[in-house]
Amino acid sequence: MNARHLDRLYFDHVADLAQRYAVVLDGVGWDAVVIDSGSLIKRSEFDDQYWPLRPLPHWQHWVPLVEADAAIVVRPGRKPTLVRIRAASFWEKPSAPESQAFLEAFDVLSVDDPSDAKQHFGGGSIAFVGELRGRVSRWASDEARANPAGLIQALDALRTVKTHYEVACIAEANRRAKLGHDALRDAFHNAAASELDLHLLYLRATAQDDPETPYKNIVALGSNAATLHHIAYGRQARPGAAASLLVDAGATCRGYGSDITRTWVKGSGHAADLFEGLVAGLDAMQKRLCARVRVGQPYEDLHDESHRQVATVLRDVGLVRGSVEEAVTTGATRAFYPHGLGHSLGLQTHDVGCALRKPRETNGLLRNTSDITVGQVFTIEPGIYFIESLLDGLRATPAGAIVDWKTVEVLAPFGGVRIEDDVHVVGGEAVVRNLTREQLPIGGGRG
Ligand SMILES: [Mn+2]
Repeated sequence: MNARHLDRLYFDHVADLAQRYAVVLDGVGWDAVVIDSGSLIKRSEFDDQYWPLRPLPHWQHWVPLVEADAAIVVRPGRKPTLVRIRAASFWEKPSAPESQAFLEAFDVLSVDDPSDAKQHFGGGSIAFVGELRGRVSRWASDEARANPAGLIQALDALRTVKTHYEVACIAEANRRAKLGHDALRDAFHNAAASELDLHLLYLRATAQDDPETPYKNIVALGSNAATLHHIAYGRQARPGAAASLLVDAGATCRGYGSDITRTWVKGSGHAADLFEGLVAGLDAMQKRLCARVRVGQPYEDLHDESHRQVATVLRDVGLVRGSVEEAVTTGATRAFYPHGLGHSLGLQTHDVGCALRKPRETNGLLRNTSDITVGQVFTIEPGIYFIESLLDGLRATPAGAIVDWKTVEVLAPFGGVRIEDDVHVVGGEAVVRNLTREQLPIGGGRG
């Protein structure tokens, strides 16, 4: 995807966004909205160091610019205004955006102080969207106008349906992440590398600094894969006897992220072969789940189906005995697969607007409870893990009797497997476009 093509799509995106904002503002009774870009946050009250800026998603929905203390004024019928504070700091300056094309979509107003901008906001009722420390009170004369719930909810809903531009950014973020996943698969197969080595290699291969990744890379060797968000990278090349690697890492493009997990295995012998069978089983079922997505279907139904499919994989490798139904209803699958099938993806890794309903109690950790709609982008990421505390709990219940604990013992040193793709719901016969598999066809195994 070349930059100029993305720029063209961007102008359509902004025009579309302006229209949808006009409908929202009219619906909730505001004449205009001022959206803050975000401010630098101190690492602690007692420190003079700041975390790298992560702009507000509402801001990034409009503009792919990482700049603190700026604002956008959206007033239907007028070109949106980009308010920038003239740089007073000689210590730091914001990083350059990938493209400057966005400047044409705005009237740009440079001021020395936020108070100089207010006269340009116009009259009527103006809502403010931003974080409630410092800056919002500087843009807003009345804090009661900050983040009105009805407006925030309506703006969240806009973000569940992606424009062509947004999908193109997420697709490009998948292409960039592929470079990292390919590099880590090869490094893992070719030599002994530590988790820290692999994490640094991923950053290099994707040309990202650590704070620029959409979320902290998860890089887990062997039994560390049983920690779902393993980010405490080990410095040893061989932390255990088993040789498996789980990588859950993405990349960004103009504020939009990808979220991809792959699981690799190497070595010979019965245990490695058995784990490879588990990875292959999960990879195949993940693809089946992608093929089962239907427009109008509750995502939670797909999550329920994933438990039946996990039960089948567990049975096929000899981890559980008995029927699929028994493995699901007794809670056995929940001990091996405790998280949700997936979540909405976009400006935030766990994007907003798709978890408005509560899931059923047994699906407590599910982050997508929406009815599947054309235009959504979400992940499909089943997993099977050997998490000691959960398996100990299972062992203590009657359901423990259907588990082959000897096989658990053989596979536990591999930690677990997760395979995660990002899919765009396109409708029609294809139903989904798999943004990840078009880059990385294989989910894992010996590769
Ligand atoms: Mn994910």
